Amino acid sequence: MILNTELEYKGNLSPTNIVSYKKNLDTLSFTSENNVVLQITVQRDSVLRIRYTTTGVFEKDFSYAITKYASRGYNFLEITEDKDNYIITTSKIICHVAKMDMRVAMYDAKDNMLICEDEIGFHWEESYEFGGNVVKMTKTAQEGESYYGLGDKPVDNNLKGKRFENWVTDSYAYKKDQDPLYKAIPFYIGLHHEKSYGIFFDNTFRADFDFCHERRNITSFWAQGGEMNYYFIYGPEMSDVVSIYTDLTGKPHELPALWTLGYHQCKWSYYPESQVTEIADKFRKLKIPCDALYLDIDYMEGFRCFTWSNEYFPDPKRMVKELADKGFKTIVIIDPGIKIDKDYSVYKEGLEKDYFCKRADGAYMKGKVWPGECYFPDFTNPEVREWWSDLFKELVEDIGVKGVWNDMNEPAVMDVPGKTFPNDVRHDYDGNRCSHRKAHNVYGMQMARATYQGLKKFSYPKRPFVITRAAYSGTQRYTSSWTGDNIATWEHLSIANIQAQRMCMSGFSFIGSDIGGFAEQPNGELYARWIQLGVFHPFCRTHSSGDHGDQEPWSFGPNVTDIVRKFIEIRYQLLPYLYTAFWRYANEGVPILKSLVLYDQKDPHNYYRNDEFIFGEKILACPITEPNAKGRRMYFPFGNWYDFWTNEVIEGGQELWVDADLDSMPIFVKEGAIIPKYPIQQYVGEKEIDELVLDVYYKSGEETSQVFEDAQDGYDYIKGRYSLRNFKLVGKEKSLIIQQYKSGKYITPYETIKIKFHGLPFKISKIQIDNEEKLFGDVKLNGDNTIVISKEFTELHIIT
Ligand code: MIG
Repeated sequence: MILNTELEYKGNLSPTNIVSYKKNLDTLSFTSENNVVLQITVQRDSVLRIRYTTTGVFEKDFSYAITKYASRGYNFLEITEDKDNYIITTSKIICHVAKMDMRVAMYDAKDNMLICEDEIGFHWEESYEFGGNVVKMTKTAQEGESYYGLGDKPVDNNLKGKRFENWVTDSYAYKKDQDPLYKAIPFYIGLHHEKSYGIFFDNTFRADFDFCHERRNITSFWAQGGEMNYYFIYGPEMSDVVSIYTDLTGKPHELPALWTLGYHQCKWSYYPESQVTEIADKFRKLKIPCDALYLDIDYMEGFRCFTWSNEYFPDPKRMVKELADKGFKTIVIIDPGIKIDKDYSVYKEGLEKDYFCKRADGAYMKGKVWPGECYFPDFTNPEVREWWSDLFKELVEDIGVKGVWNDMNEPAVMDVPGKTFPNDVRHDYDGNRCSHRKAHNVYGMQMARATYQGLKKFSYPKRPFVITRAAYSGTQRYTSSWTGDNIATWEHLSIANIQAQRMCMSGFSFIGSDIGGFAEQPNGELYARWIQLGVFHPFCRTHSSGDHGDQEPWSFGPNVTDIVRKFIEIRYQLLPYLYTAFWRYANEGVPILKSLVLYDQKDPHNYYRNDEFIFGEKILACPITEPNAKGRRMYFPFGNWYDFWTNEVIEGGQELWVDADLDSMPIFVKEGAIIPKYPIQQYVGEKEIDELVLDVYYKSGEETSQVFEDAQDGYDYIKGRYSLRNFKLVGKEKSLIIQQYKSGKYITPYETIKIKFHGLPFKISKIQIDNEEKLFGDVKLNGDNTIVISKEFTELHIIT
């Protein structure tokens, strides 16, 4: 914005011709005649980092997003030049840098196909008001290109034709297509000619992305300050693009305790204690599994963080213990605003230590939130994070709270324009002092990080659990998240579906929505349909604003209660399956939910699908998102799929009608899959698992499956005490072989595995285990195509 019209207006500036270049190990620097430096760092064969400066020197390199654990190193690097270009070649990418104007183009190193090219490329506008530049990048969209990613945008899966902004924002009762929301994840994926790449624009300033919206064949992104600094990630498999991005910005630092994957119940607010107890008892009485209960802001004394309302919760330690005895973990909310109150210890300490954010001229950043006027810790200061983490000692160590919920950390401020801090607020930014323009998008992330540090410290030797509303790229290392204040409408049910998929393909898999809707009231049908979707989300919690009636599984009559119970029970049975998917996510960055395009990018039918998704590796699910439905049409990706309810086999590559009355939902299992199941428990750990069930879905051909287990909490798995079962299934016309290869030192509590065969095309007449023929008496061949065998088998051979 030009405020003084007498100033010279420079408009967009661009690099001119390259006059020199130098190479330093993995980094190349090109300098243009007008003093722009383009630095290209080869992070990996498939990852190039691209930075520009217009001053000849780079600012100190610092990022909250990039993890120190990111993989580095390449197999091949060659620099050549021709008449027009410098050419950087790795084993995956060929990168051209034009001598004339510094424009960059990326090619597939295997077949030379053009993947991504600059149109104008880098350009900038000087910022008179704030100094520095508005930094911009413009690329040509390739023919038929589709775009995905960007975190929590509540829009259809394919982003083509749309423009977005990244500016973390409290968005109560948001609408479809509203932008921006609570998260800033500046990572997108391009896909054309069946090849996929990703761009991670690691710039925390307010940033925009335009996918062929302003100009039909142009994709661009720009930010209001900072550096043009992005990572180009080449697949060509989209799943590789996502796991490489996740490797770069980090996988969860530890696996979640298994109970965190159970069902959670929340409301604004359950209080006083008697109401919490009543809710807990009702879950157990109605036999609806549940692992966690949440206390929203009213548990505190006047909304002061780290206090308890004496009136509503006179003895929190006793209550938390009593809940724990019934199998419930207590999770409490903690907001960033610290009440201005000279008698409040957290306020006094923050003030004494000078930990609160200040305005440009030194006044405190004062803002109204739930407690009234507040000051806000500067979580971008490592010392403040350390202090904050220590504040959790009593809550966790003494009172026994098992998880913390960070809300309002956009940061949200009431009754002010912009609903957040003004731009001039100062931040430490880990020693890179800056204004809120730069720190805004990471404020919530750093709060969640500080909370995580505290939970990790005081929960030890158990694993920490944190949930946050605001996030920037990389936040997935520390915490889970939910999609914020949605509404109890059918449209929002489908928004929740898309948002969860999008978050998963943006590296952030531990995600769920407020089941049933936060604002307004769902009817029983909507609530039941939402639970059906919710049990397939990595984070599964009912939450509501509570000012409109009840939203517990039993609030909608016995019919809905039974449906809700049935689906939550399915989730508990599938816990080892979900846990294995989580392990793959935490280890390899494989997203837990896979949109169809991510599952199979070769099938153009998938490019614009929103509803169907793959849960884990083998389960295809599709929610019903309309009232009065008896079923729906859905697209089946290629392959054969067993109907979860009937075992009917459906051939993929077509759209079909699927019946699904209110007590059902379209769920399918990939043929050849081996799906592990636990018995239904009312909470994780209620029962010792005395048998693992494996649902085996016959396939003519081969398929592999995995089951990961460990102590379900704690850190022993890191020292090798886990159990990983790798299965290979080979199905033939008259036989089925399952091979098991086991690794890890964890000894599972069960001795036997119960195998249930689905779709066997023959009648079992002979069973061999590890090459020894077994009598039916030994293996318990049951009438229902199930057998029980020792968990140690290495080869099971079923013959007709
Ligand atoms: O201004 O703590 O998104 O989950 O229940 C509202 C009260 C503050 C917003 C969160 C919601 C939570 C509510 N909070």
